Parts: sequence; structure tokens; C-alpha cells
Amino acid sequence: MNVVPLALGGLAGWYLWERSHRRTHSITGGLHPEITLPHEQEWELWHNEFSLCSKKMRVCLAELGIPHAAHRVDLIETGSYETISRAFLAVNPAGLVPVLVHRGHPVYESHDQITYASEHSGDPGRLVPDDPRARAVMDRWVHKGSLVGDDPPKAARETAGNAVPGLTMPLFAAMLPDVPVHRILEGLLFHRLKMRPIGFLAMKVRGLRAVATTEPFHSMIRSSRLAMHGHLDDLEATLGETGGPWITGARFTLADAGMMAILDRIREADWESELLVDRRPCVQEYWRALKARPSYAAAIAAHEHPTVVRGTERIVALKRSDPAFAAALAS
Ligand SMILES: N[C@@H](CCC(=O)N[C@@H](CS)C(=O)NCC(=O)O)C(=O)O
Repeated sequence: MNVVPLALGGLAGWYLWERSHRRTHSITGGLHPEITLPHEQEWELWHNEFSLCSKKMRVCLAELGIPHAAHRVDLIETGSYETISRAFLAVNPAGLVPVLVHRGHPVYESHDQITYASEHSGDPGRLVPDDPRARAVMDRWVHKGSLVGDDPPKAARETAGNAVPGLTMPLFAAMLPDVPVHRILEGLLFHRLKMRPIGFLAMKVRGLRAVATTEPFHSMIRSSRLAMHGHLDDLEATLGETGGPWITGARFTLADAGMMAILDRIREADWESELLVDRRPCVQEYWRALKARPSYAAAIAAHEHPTVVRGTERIVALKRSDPAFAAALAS
């Protein structure tokens, strides 16, 4: 008996079965009362330490003082594609973290989640200004802080959140030595957006140095870096107008939760010297104030992931040992 056709048939059967049980599609933001998930607490959060939007959501929950059960989900960057596992796709068919669950019903899209959490917390005014003009400033910056769409780098000038994935590319490449290649291949088979695992595979094969110099990565890093300069100029102007210490003035709001996550990504991807040092004094002061908040310690610093720490160290070390790499990133 020839075992090769049998093995191929078995593999094809397994793939088709798996694919039919990992159906993934985009889903609208906000509360989905028609979906009920198993839950134990009033509030639950599905999140990842490294994920930008998860950081924003954790900061928001910490600021609101909402007790919740937390479910950790791996991203490929932190080790595996748990986001496209059958178990997680039952929580979010889009395969994205974070997911906020309230009384068993999921709320999708982090910009909707922070608003929802604020409105349904015991203290709906805590992170929202009373003054309508300040409220409009907050809404503008909640939007600016959001990461939206299937191809964020293409819309990096639209929001600061969309400029983040491009800026994070060197960090992705610096984290990938810790991620086994077969884990990325799982994404090629089952991820909804194939360009993402293809990009990770290319970055893993080419390595950190090449990502800074090779197209299309270099162009994506460059356009996101320039876009982030624009967003931070805008932030500098806003802080100057409102007088700080927070985006809308005296009160820390939902907008600051989003910006805390973005500035922290600038730190961990080692862009501070390019984007913050010796420029934008209001943003520098603001970043110092953000880091001093208990929510930064509880929702960001306490969730440090070893792969991210090693990734940051690799970028810093390569910039020191290879000035051409540092120059390519800044060019
Ligand atoms: N617009 C979504 C974006 C969420 C998002 O992109 N999450 C990333 C981590 S920050 C993710 O889960 N990525 C998994 C993947 O693309 O495979 C939101 O604001 O919640």
C-alpha cells in the first residue's frame, strides 16, 4: 500500500477540518448582546501584555477601579498564534485582542471598549470631562489614539495608533528570534489576513538589521515615523492650549489612557531619542506624568513580557554596535 497518498489525504482532511472550525471574520465594534460567553465575573478582559490596545484597556480599567477576571492570550510576537485558536475565535471571531466582556457579552474594538467601560462603571464621570469643549478634545484624541482597519500603516497619518505598527517593526523583528518558525506557519494556514504572517516570516528570516534597510519594511517604518512626528506635534500643541497636565486639562481622561499606551510603545521600541528627547517639552513633561500614575505601574509596567524586554535590548545593542543600522532607522 502506498502511504504517500494516504498521508497527503490525511493532511488535507485535517486542514479542511481545522479551517472549518477556525472561521474568522471582522466584526463590528461595541457591545454584542446577541453573544453570550461563559464567564465568572461581571467584567472580564481577554488581553495580551504587549498588545497596544490591551494596554489602553488595562489602563482604563485600572483608572476606573473596575475589578475583573483577566484571560491572557498569546500573540505571535509573544510566542504563538493563540488569537486564531478555536477557543479564542469563539470569544472574538476577528482574532483580535483585547475583548472586554460585560456580564457575559463581548464588547469589541478597544476605542468602543474604553467608552463602554467608562459609561458602565460606578463612576461614569471619572474619565470624561464635564465641559463640552474639553469633551470634544477628548473625543478627538480617543480617535487619534485608536488603531483601526486591516492595514493600519497605510493610514498612519490618520491616527497615532495607526502609526504604531510601522514604528514597531524593528521591535517585531527583534522579538522574533524567540518565536519558533512553525508557530508563524500556523498563521499562514489560518490567519484571516495572510500578509501579517507573511510579514512576520520575512522579518524572522531576514533579521533585525535587514528590516531597517529592506523594502517594504524600510518605507513602512519611515512613513510611520514621519506620521508619528506629526501626531506628536499635534499633541504638543494641544497640551500647550489646554495647559495640561493631561490632554484636556486638569482631568485624566480616556484620551490619556490611549496616549499612555502609545508613548509606552515608543519607549519599548526605542524611539524616544528620535521622537521625544530634546524636543516637544510639553509632551516630555506629559510622558513623565503618565509614567508616575499608579495605572502605569499596574496596567503596563507590571505586565512586562520577557520577549519584549529582550527585543528592546537587542535594538539598543545593535544601534550601539552598528551605526549604519541606527542611521537606516532614522533615514
Ligand atoms: N481595532 C482593534 C485592533 C485590535 C488589534 O489590532 N489587536 C492586535 C494586538 S494590538 C491583535 O490582536 N493582533 C492579532 C493579529 O493580528 O493576529 C481594537 O482597537 O481593538
